[in-house]
Amino acid sequence: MYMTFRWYGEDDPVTLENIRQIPTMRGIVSAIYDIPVGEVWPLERIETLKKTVEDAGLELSVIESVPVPEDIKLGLDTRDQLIENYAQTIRNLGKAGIETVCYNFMPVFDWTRSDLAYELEDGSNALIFDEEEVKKMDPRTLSLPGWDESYSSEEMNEIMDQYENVSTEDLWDNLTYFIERIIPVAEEAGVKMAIHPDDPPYSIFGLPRIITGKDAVERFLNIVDSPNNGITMCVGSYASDPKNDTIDILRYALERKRVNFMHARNIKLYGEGRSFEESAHPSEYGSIDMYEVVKALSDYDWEGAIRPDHGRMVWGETGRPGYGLYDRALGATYLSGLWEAARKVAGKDYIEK
Ligand code: DNO
Repeated sequence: MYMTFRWYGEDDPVTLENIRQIPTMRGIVSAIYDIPVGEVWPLERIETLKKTVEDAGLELSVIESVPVPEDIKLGLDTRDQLIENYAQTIRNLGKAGIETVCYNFMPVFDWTRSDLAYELEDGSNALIFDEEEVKKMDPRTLSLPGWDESYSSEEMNEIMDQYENVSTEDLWDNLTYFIERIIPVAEEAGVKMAIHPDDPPYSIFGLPRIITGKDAVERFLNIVDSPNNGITMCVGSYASDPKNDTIDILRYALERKRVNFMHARNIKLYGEGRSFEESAHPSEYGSIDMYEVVKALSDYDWEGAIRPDHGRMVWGETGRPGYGLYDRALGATYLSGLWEAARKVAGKDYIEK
């Protein structure tokens, strides 16, 4: 495995120079954020991003994400042109030498939380998902923490209405339609696609969600059985449903050689149901045994990119919730420490980029 860090581009208060100074850091996970969803990413824009990252002494390892337009998820007639645009973006990314692309297939909302700055016992701030709070939230009023308000309330109502007719099976059909057309392009372009799980991995606000656990991963991988059709193994997302055995899902996907990208963060489940707070990365703070995560990667001599996922806000830092510098940097060095230990114990080399 090798270590990477998400960077939101020139507007990110965390700079490439900051990231470069984190011990064990090799690569950047980024995207082009100002191109409207559904449009083709021009090759020159991708090459410029790549050069910016390389000039800072890092490599552009993963694109996260190329967003999938709602029309594709809804299975509307307009999808064919949008899929063709998506395919062209993948071709351009391949031409620029990008090996991995992360995306998700969640209707309307990407990750969802009830509070983005909950104060933990030690005074740091973290993202939390309180099931009771979320049940009280109404997406149609656009009052969701972290939601970027890119839809007007009219548009939001329209899109929520459209999904009323989309069942879980319909969403699977629409995903199938999409990957059956995109994966052959990705194969030709030399790009490994990596679907991110739904976060949290179950239906919210009455919207269907399908990438939720081991059965879903198995079903997904069987639709198009190709190394270019893999997953982003986000341990924090899978673990937020207590029914999931996260290490088992990880080992299953590793065995099939379909872990194309890793997200590592810890969560601490609390309460009766499925509420959780995003804790510091080390095992002792959360519900995930991080050593077992890294050991599984080592057992399979996994060579892909991993990034510390959301961090807490510590030491007075302000910035993009989940994406500050300090706690993610601590997460990165912790994960690399586990990796060094796991490799040494197994008598194997420290695989690196
Ligand atoms: C949250 C991220 C997600 C992820 C997308 C991938 O912080 O893990 O937003 O980037 O779901 O498409």
